[in-house]
Amino acid sequence: MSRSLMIAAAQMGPILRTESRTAVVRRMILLMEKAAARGAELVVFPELALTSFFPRWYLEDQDEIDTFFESRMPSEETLPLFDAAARLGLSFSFGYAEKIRARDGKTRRFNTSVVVSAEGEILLKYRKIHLPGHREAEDWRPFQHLEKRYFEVGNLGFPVTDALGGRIGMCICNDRRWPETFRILGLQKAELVLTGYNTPVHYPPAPAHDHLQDFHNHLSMQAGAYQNGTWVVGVAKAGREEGCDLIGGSCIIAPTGEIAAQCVTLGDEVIVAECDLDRCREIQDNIFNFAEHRQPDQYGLLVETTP
Ligand code: ING
Repeated sequence: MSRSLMIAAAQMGPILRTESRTAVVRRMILLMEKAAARGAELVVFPELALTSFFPRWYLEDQDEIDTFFESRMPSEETLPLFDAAARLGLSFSFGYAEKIRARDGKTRRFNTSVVVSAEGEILLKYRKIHLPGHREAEDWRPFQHLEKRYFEVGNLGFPVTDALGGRIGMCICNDRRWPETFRILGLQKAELVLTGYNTPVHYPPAPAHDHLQDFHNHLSMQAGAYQNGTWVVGVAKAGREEGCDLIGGSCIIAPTGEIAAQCVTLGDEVIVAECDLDRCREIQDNIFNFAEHRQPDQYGLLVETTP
């Protein structure tokens, strides 16, 4: 009996700065319903799925910044998501800006994603580690990328948990570009990696690479999938959001690195694929059998003299 999981990527189009949580949650529930109608058991949403990608703006007033954060999960506005998942009998994953009061009384803020069961239990939480961009306003940029200003570096590592019949891990957006991300998850034998992203077409520090954004997006996730023998689900917030063009290309990638399903619009769109988690064995037991072929003891040696 194969351990197949019907997974949906629920890509989201632009979210206006003024769009209410209630309106966004309504869009997400519509996508959940479409996914359920196509047999999905797990629905994956983008990074910071509840609001516009606010790190593109330089904000100074902390109260205004905190309007983009969730201090409770679920809250009154997001509880309908959990109710819909229970009604439809599916698990879901989504990203949001998390604000917590730590045990020492300090307020801490993270770029967070969670996997939630159909029963409403948070099965896994991850806080983004690789925060791209800059801390202070840089006026030369057509838009800002201030994740380092608004979020702390994640403090949960890259956890992998046994859920939904397999070993599931998460990363968020820029994390997917760093091979360490997928390798840390791969060393824990992840079989399914979920990631959302908000990726502008234009990358101000290197505009000559703008035409490569879709290529680099898939390159990073396909390589991560193949080199660690895991399914990867990458889900975009896409389209022209508050004047900033974001790439789409949401996709479901097999452990072989092949794209099994891909979005073809820059709006709200659901794609579904049957993900046989046993197919991870084809890679993890063979070409990337770490126990057999990987030699970490040799990698760190700085050879002073030729042998
Ligand atoms: N966004 C982008 C990402 O890593 C970026 C930032 C864009 C980095 C283009 C490099 C090139 O996909 C987030 N939110 O990390």
